[in-house]
Amino acid sequence: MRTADGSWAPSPGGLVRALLPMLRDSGGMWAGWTGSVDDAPEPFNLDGVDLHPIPLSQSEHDDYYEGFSNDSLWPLYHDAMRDPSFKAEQWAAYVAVNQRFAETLVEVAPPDAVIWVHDYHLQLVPSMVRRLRPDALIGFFLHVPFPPWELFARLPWRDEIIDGLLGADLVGFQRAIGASNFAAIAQQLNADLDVEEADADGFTITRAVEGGDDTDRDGGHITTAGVFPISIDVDEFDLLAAERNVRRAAAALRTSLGNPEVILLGVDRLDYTKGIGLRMRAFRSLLEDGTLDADRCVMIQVATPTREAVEHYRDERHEIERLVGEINGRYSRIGHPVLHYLYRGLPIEQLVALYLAADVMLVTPLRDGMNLVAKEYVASRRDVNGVLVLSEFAGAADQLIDAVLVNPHDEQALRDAIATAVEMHHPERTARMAKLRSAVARSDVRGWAERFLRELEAAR
Ligand code: GDG
Repeated sequence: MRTADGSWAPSPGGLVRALLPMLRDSGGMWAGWTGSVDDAPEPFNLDGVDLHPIPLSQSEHDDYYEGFSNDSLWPLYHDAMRDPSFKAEQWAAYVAVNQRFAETLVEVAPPDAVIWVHDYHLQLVPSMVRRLRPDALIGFFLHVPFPPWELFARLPWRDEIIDGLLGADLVGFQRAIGASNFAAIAQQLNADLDVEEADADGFTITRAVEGGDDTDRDGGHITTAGVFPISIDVDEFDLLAAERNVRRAAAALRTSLGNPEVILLGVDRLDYTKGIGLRMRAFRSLLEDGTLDADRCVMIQVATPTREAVEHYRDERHEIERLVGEINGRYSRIGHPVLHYLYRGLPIEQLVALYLAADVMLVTPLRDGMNLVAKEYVASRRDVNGVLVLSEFAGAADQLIDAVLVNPHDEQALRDAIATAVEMHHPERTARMAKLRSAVARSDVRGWAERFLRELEAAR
């Protein structure tokens, strides 16, 4: 990303931090969009890694990025909880941009290169690269859920997307259900495929090539679908949480809130998948029936701006801001809002200070590939305290089984989960948090990347 002074810096986040050192050590390179329209700098080197910027025009940004990626695929892959739009001109832009990525990769990748493609924006790239460069070993990781046939079948370009993914040697998913949905759909759309269950929730999908004996890469192409739950840079959060200024900021935060007994926290991109409105309504109803006392509880919601040009996101923001106003109007005292709402991103140190101050962390998406916030909260709690309320519909629920797990669609269950978290006694809180911390410690993002690349190499 570009910094304020126009220079380049690695984007924040565990994925970039995990992959950059690996790329540096192996002489690898990174191709991607800079994040700004019509910004096409020459390739350059950052911290020992070659970067290949790929430009997007304004109309590609609108049709490919905001349009097909974020207004068709995103809602479709998240249970179609908003109506996905299917527009031919947006699909054409998706194909064109995927082709540009593939061509850049083919141009810069050395013979027998290992190419790792990320996420739903680039699902056609694997087969586009394979056609041009059959020597390459291609991995693809999907950060979001992969939907069942009933939803995926709506996509007018479903065959093309599956074909695109089948160009990869290894396709990684966050949860077992993603891998099995993908295998079932690939089979449904291609009667000639041989789909077999492999170990550990994986599948091997073999496509015979004319004249080949369909058992190896020369005779037929094999795509393995596997499960690779992503994680965070655990040490980063553990170390930040140990910093004196961060601990001080956490204590100061509580004081500035008037020393409430309970601080509840939500941290999300302002996305309709994250269940922000549901959790605010549950909070409102707990205040209403007196389970929570507005003099003793405070809720903080950090909502990071995202995809503001997409209508569903503007609607969601209006609804959330209406709720914030309603709840504060009814339950706040002068100088003491019961619900603090920040519509902006915060520096990571402030985020960790919030994690440390939060007695109850609310992670209640209606559907989420993984949800890293849940893992960051746990990794920050080196005091082995705090309660995590976690939606069953987040991939993280597979690993964080000692959270207070909840179905956020069930209003009563969500209320009960929040009340349980608020009232939980100290021994149970620490026992649960200790188990959560061991689960997160076992799953660092570097281990995730190494395992994916190891399994990809095994496909050679
Ligand atoms: C996609 C999938 C999957 C948020 N606000 C601030 C801030 N953040 C950081 C968090 C966390 C990240 O953004 C959000 O990650 P999530 O996993 O919660 O969600 P998505 O953005 O939807 O990500 C998701 C993920 O990919 C990885 O595969 O888990 O399911 O949808 O790291 O900390 N960071 C800072 N200030 C903020 O205000 N510094």
